[in-house]
Amino acid sequence: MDCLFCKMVNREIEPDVVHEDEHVLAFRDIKPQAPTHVLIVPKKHIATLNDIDADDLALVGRLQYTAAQLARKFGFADDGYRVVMNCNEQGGQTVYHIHMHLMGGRRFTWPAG
Ligand code: D5M
Repeated sequence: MDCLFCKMVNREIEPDVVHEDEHVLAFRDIKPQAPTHVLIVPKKHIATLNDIDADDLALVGRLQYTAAQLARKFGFADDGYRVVMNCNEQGGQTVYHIHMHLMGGRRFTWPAG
C-alpha cells in the first residue's frame, strides 16, 4: 500500500521515533509547528477518522493516552499543550493514515486557523 505512515511503521522510511509499542508509533513531525511536535500513529492503517469502526475504539483511546504520556515525558503536561486530528481536505488532512498531532512548548490560540 502506498501510504507514507505505513512505510514508517514498516521502516521502509526511518522516522525520528519518540515512542513505540505494539499498537502505536510516535515520531517527530518533519514540519514542526511548535518547539515539540510529534505525530502519534496507529500501526493499523486507517485512512481517516471517518473510517474508525467499533473495533478501533481502544486503539483511538491509546493514541490519546500516548499523547498525555509523551506530554509528561517532554515536560509540558502541566503548562499545557495541543492535540489535533485533521480529517479530510477541509480539515487540513494531508496524509491519509490517521494521526494525532501533539504540540507543546509554546502558547496556543483559539480558535485554530
Ligand atoms: O498532517 C500530516 C503531517 O505529516 C504534517 O504535519 C507533516 C508531516 N509529515 C509529512 N511527511 C513527513 C515525514 N516524512 N516525516 C515526518 N512527518 C511528516 P496532516 O494532519 O495530515 O496535515
